[in-house]
Amino acid sequence: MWTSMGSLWSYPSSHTVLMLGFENVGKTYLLYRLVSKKNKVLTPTIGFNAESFHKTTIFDVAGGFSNLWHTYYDNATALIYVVDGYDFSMQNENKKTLHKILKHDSLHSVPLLVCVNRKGQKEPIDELYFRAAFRLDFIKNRKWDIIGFDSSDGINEIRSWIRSNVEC
Ligand SMILES: Nc1nc2c(ncn2[C@@H]2O[C@H](COP(=O)(O)OP(=O)(O)OP(=O)(O)O)[C@@H](O)[C@H]2O)c(=O)[nH]1
Ligand SMILES: [Mg+2]
Repeated sequence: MWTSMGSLWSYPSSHTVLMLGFENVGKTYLLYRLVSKKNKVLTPTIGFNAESFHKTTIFDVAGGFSNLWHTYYDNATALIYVVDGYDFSMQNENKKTLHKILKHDSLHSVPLLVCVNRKGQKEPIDELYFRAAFRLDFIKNRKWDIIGFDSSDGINEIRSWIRSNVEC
């Protein structure tokens, strides 16, 4: 069920991380790892999932409803954009979608973290490839970073990023 914006923003935390990305890229998988709820059964998200992390609330919004993502932009303190590190079929669409999101006034200057899901592959991500593919070096009006993750690798790094970029 969709939750109305009124109740969305009545979550107790004053810090809000918005987690976006296409369907099946592993947003909910990442969310539950960040808050150590590893054994939850995952089904495609309808609406959003919200979890508290330290002083922050992380909202993971359904990839299948990207036309409604903009309704979550107000009050976001930071943006996490999740991509599948091994599905290159949507690369161009993904880049365009990310830059369209970043143009939105409500997200002006909020820090961006691109999280690349290794989906069980052992090799580290090719950071330079993703920087170029997402044209991250052209982003000048905000702090941005990129972190690859898997079931355990990268999770602590993402937690630290949230603590230092959101709860400051
Ligand atoms: N082994 C492994 N499986 C993963 C990983 N990330 C995602 N998955 C699996 O991929 C599927 C999709 O992950 P979700 O987290 O539900 O994807 P999502 O981005 O939330 O998708 P929507 O809710 O539709 O937007 C699930 O079955 C996960 O278990 C990963 O890093 N490793
Ligand atoms: Mg999901």
